[in-house]
Amino acid sequence: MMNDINMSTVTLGMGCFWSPDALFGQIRGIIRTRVGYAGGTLDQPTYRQLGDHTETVEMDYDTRILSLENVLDIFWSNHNPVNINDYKGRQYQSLILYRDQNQLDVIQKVMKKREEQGKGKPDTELASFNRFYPAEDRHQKYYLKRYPSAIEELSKLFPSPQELTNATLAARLNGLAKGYTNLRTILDEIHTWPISEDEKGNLHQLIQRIKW
Ligand code: MHO
Repeated sequence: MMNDINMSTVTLGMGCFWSPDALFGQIRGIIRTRVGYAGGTLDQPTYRQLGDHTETVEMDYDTRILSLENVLDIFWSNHNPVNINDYKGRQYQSLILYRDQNQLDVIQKVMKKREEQGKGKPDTELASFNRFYPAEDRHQKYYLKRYPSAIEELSKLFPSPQELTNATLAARLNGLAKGYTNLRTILDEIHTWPISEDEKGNLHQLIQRIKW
């Protein structure tokens, strides 16, 4: 969809990963999302055996449309970044796994800005990104999977579970399934995508065939 120069990746922990997957997934500029386990040391974690990992949402975004500042404001405005009595260990830890010093600088700058705005000092843990373990397929685009008709239609275009998880359209529709956006917004955005008119028409038809 684009070259890497205009793409950046960030990994965030903000509670159960189902909702942030839907929240970020419907935002213009987010290219794709995936949920998984990260931040810990246990090898090959699973939902039942998380070990010291945290539920995270990882996203690739288009830096011409969204900045890390934008992403972080959405992050802190949409969860309660406090540690409550070590509830469920590190599973729901407020966490940012940064990729490089530049990301860390931006994170600290946004934290300071929000504190000065009276929004408080979050208990968000900052750590250097190590490894992301994708969660089981049933957790990817969780809310969208409540709609078999949507999955059936999308599977025609994105046959493998991995293609479905990585599809921008699936991310947007997952946000719709959760009630974070509406169909009009998604249809309008598709017109701005760098695909042919035929492909746009196909996506429109696919969306119209879904029974919600
Ligand atoms: N709804 C679940 C959390 C699932 S999330 C993937 C619960 O309330 O236990 O952690």
